[in-house]
Amino acid sequence: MLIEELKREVEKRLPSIRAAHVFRVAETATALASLYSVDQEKVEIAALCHDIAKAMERDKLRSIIEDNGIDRRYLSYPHELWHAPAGTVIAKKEFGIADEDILNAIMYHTTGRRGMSDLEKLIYIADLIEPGRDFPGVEDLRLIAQLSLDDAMKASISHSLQYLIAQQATIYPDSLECYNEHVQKQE
Ligand code: DGI
Ligand code: FE
Ligand code: FE
Repeated sequence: MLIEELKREVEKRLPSIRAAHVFRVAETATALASLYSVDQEKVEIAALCHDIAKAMERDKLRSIIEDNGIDRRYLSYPHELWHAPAGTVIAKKEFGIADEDILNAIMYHTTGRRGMSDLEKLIYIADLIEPGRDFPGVEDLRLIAQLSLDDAMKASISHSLQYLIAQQATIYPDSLECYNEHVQKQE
């Protein structure tokens, strides 16, 4: 599916505020892609698809996960996580996207994981720092993102976990493994 067609799918499937977020993530991610020599087209496709399932009903997301061989652990964790793996299924089955790196970038954009590719990190970071985000510390994350993809991923996953822990939210194990990997790397 062409980029222009994907943009129309985003507009069709998401409310305008969410679609605007997706387009800002695509702009942020493609800018970072040139900095870190990641394939521009893959980055743009992954960014446009990352929240494609965000507006689906909870029951629909649950059945997509159940019916497509997705890790069932997601279903014991908060439903806010489900749109990421469900988006992977839509990208693959409805948009015909077969590139594993793009599919993984969609799958892990919410939780992160151990062993992320540069494309996966880039989408995770762009989702957090796109210009519409406004939270204490976002300016620091934007600066770090200009300097090092690994430092930015470390700072981003740390920020996300601190935010979740402050709310006493349950933490998906992949997020903890991602965090541990990034703090171990720099010891
Ligand atoms: O879809 P977005 O709003 O652009 O951003 P996202 O996909 O990164 O996050 C969606 C929601 O999921 C957000 O409210 C934070 C939450 N979240 C991310 N990781 C975890 C999580 N919630 C829980 N409980 N546990 C996690 O590990
Ligand atoms: Fe998301
Ligand atoms: Fe997003």
